[in-house]
Amino acid sequence: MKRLSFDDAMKMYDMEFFDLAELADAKRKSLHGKKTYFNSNRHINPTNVCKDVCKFCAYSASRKNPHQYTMEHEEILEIVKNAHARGITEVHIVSAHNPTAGLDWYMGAFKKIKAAYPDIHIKALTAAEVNFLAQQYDKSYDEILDMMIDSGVDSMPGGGAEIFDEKVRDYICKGKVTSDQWIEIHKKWHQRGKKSNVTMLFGHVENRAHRIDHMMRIRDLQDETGGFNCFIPLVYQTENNFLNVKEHITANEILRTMAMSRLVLDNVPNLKAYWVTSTVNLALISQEFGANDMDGTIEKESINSAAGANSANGVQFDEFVQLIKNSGFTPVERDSSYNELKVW
Ligand code: V47
Repeated sequence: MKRLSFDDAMKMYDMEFFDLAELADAKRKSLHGKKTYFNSNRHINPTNVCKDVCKFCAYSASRKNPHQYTMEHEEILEIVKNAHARGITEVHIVSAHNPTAGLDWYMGAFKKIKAAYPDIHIKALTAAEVNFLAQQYDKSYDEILDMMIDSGVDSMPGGGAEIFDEKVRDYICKGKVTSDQWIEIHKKWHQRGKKSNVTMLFGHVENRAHRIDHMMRIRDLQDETGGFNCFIPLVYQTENNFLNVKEHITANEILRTMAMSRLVLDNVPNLKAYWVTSTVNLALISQEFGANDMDGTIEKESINSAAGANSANGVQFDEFVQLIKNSGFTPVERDSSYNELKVW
């Protein structure tokens, strides 16, 4: 299939539902057959103290969530120790923008984890956090990215991308990393030979054109660097935040958006159905709409569960495997670089 232009994609979004699914499924099959990847990971959110106020966020300490916390390194290490004993291969560490914790608190945690568990992949610091650390401690992006590598960070998660359209972005998260800065940070990371992911927060005040524009900006960077492993559309969770979106996006629109992601992002190898924000059931159905990755067992999740998602305690490994199998796909446990560890 030829590469989609913006106008092609807008037209395609409106196609008959199952015809669109079939196109996305054909692309998925050509890349991954019936394999669905997942990993055994642990999410850690070490602080919820944030100097920024994103309207969609229910996680950071605020009027709606007055319970501030910042973990000591010992606490973080204890979590990693227990998760390691259960066999996880990755920690996914995303924090808020805590102006008093100190640069050493951020980097020191990675150093200690790497020293104690060199086999665990550390996926940490979104571009929003990198931008915050650079501004707060008067460093360049290059300096922060090099520090991350020296401290043992292996890859970057895709958070903070939200929606790149500047008008929407200004409305939902003014003051945080801009779209151009987000892209610049990932470009610099990729130029260091490192991989990252990229997200899109949808189902709030944005429209289809904003989503396609978001995907196209990602596609352009991927053409240049090839550094993105995975695209992750995040379904906006409505509770406990200041965005005040009354109506939840429909399942039909979520699945269409998954399919469009697979078709527009022809150069990003993996499309993740993040069960935390879509529900497990819709993530399973997303496999028929182009998705080939289901993230992981997660164990504990604080950002989306604060906004209403049913994800606080993750899912059991065996249950995860069985769910993928029962939906007619082949569960493949992967490492963080998408090397296959076990076909179940
Ligand atoms: O950037 C915040 C989102 C993201 C809400 O790289 C919300 O593998 C929905 O980046 N409703 C952080 N979403 C999570 C993230 C992530 C998740 C899973 C996998 C990966 C990966 C990365 O959470 C933020 C923001 O877009 N978020 N509030 C909300 N109310």
